[in-house]
Amino acid sequence: MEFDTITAISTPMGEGAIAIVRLSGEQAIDITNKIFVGVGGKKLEDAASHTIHYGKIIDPATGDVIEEVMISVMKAPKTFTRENIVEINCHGGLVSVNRVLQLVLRHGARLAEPGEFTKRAFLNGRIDLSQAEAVMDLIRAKTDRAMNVALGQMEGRLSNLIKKFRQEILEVVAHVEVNIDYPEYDDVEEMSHKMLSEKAKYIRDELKKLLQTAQQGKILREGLSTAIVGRPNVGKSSLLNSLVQENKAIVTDIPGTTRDVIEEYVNVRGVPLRLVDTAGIRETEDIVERIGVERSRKVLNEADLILLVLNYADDLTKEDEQLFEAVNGMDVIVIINKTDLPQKINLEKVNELAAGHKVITTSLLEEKGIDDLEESISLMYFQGTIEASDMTYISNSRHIALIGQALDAIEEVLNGIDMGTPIDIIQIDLTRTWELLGEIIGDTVQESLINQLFSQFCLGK
Ligand SMILES: Nc1nc2c(ncn2[C@@H]2O[C@H](COP(=O)(O)OP(=O)(O)OP(=O)(O)O)[C@@H](O)[C@H]2O)c(=O)[nH]1
Ligand SMILES: [Mg+2]
Repeated sequence: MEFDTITAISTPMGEGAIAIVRLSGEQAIDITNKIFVGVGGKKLEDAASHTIHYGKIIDPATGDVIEEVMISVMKAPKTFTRENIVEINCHGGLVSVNRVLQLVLRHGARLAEPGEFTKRAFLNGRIDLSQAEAVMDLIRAKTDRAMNVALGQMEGRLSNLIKKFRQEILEVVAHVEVNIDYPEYDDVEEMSHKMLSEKAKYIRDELKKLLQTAQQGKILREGLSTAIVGRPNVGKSSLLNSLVQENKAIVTDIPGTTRDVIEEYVNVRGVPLRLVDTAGIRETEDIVERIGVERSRKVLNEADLILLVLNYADDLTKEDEQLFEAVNGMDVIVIINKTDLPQKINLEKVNELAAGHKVITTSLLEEKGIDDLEESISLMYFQGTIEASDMTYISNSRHIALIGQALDAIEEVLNGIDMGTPIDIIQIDLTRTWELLGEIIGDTVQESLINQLFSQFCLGK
């Protein structure tokens, strides 16, 4: 495919040591050549691929020197987009990089849309859709583990698995076709059924396995949304501060200190938490606090994990019991804090209310119990399996939805076999499974979806 030449500033907006204007397309080198004067009058056209060149950017209209630059020249097809790519390394000021960009635009390049470089890599067949999506995950990864998952996907780990499944489905489809075309061979029909049912079961089991990695994959990618809830003054903000190892939230002995929801990312033994401190939940007349309490309730409903904090040095109250009711059915860790103070809480009653949830005691004042908590969180979601770096995780909601649909379709195939449905009808569901899996790697996907996906990328990527 042949496209126009695009350009964008590929580094973050702001001051830095270097800023990069990137061009991709047939004309990338020619356009840059028009505004570049290399040392000793060197021309970029003659440059070997994958070389870097020092010189000046000059406005040909005025002869003014715009910038002093280093230019990388990468010639098609061995580049990120499979097109000619030029990267102009400028001094990292906003003005300088913008001036170079303007000049490049004036000489024939078009401003790229967000993600358009990666989109070209996809459209030119260098990477498939799931690999392109991994590029975005890589940029956004917040922990080493999330990064490794993204890297694996970018290298094609998920794609290869999906391609393998599709190939196997295709083989069965071919076999079934023969059966439909030559119905006079009875044994072919029998064989088809047997082969079909074996393969369908195998694919179903594999898809199920893959779906099971989704929860972990999603946590690694988006972070585990974790809400700290509890009555006022039990130590919720102190808990947030301990986990992030910084004084992010205001802590005072006045009940009702936290009025708004405070959010922080923390890395707990490789599990990224999106930790949310909330206003202590209680009935209150104070209007600001009441808004805070309302927000707490909302956060509570949207969380993946609840850290329910109780006060060791106080009796359980009706509010505590209501909180237990509110988190019924969710993932909960109960934390009994302030164990440095004399006990007043009824532990039996806590265990009863906790109904099987993990209960941990802490003294945040004396920095005790945080290790236990971290251990529990890590065990709760990863049981140590996270270490298996050769695992193929699915983490992207689009992939999860498609694999779910493919699983439904293959279940239909199996139902059809059980019910003795004619094989040409069964084949429809089989083909559908193949198509749904194809959407993951972008083989059977609509253009509008592709545009929407890439628009979520950063500019210049
Ligand atoms: N003795 C003792 N005091 C603690 C402990 N943890 C926190 N505190 C104190 O309890 C008070 C309340 O702590 P916060 O972290 O502000 O409590 P909170 O749950 O966020 O309170 P609100 O924001 O008002 O809902 C502060 O004075 C803390 O220093 C602990 O383990 N032992
Ligand atoms: Mg607080």
